[in-house]
Amino acid sequence: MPSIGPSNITDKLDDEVIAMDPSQIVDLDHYPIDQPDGPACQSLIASCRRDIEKQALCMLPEFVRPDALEVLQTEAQALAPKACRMDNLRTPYGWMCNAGFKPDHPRSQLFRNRSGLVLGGEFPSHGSIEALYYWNPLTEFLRQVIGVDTLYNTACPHLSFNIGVEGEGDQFGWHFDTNDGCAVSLLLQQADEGGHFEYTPFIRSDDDENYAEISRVFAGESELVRQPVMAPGTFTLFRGHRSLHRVTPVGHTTRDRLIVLFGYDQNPGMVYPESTVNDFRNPSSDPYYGRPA
Ligand SMILES: O=C(O)CCC(=O)C(=O)O
Ligand SMILES: [Fe+2]
Repeated sequence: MPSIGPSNITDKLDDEVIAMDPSQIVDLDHYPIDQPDGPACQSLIASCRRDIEKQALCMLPEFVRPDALEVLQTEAQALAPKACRMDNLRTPYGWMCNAGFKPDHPRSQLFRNRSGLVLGGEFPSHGSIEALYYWNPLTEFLRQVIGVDTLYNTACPHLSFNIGVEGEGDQFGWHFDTNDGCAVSLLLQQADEGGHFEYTPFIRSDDDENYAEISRVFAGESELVRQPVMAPGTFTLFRGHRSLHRVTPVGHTTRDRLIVLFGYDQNPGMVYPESTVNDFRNPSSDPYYGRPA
């Protein structure tokens, strides 16, 4: 499968750190994704697919080796101060037009997104996070789990791979993801208090918006809400278009929550429009109500 970008990088980083080889980053003893046709990997893929089908989420704890986790944490910690910061109120239904609903309807609710995002251009060339992102066995593994004919790293210099940064007081309010694909992430560091990922598996579909249950989630009364235990080093695939989710407010903490976000596309060469990148670079503090009427 063609790939965009390098793999097996051992070049020097700008700051003289040697980037790790991805085969040393991923715990291949537990997750043998470098042998995609072997029975162990095929059974891993099948189990990931079952998890996603059943609970909209598949978590691979200790996906990266402990020593590699330290390297990735150090890289991300150095990048965190370069994060674009955003703070606004947003509709959970960002891809829809939400005009005309009563004030207490889920489509009229707004939740706060106060967080940071490190854009691709800030990363050191040939760092370890980039090396992992462009590692062909990882992309091929994801392709098989997601179950698509083709999957590519995106070609966007800014939004291919990113780090979400949440410090004290930050939160990522209730929302659905715009795309009906799989969000791919690797948690690197957890905050001392709060900053937990919460979600409600498959609460909505295009045929059934399930507004009554969603109102219960917003009111803190739904039994569907799950808060999976997610330790640093956990690699996650998540279907966020049908599963309402959030990152709870970060309380008092000495460390940021740091999470690597990897983007893929079924077509090669995908680049986000400049306007999308600018929305991250110069985020508006105005409430975002969704697609205009
Ligand atoms: O940081 C996370 O765990 C999830 C972030 C998220 O929901 C998003 O980027 O859409
Ligand atoms: Fe999301």
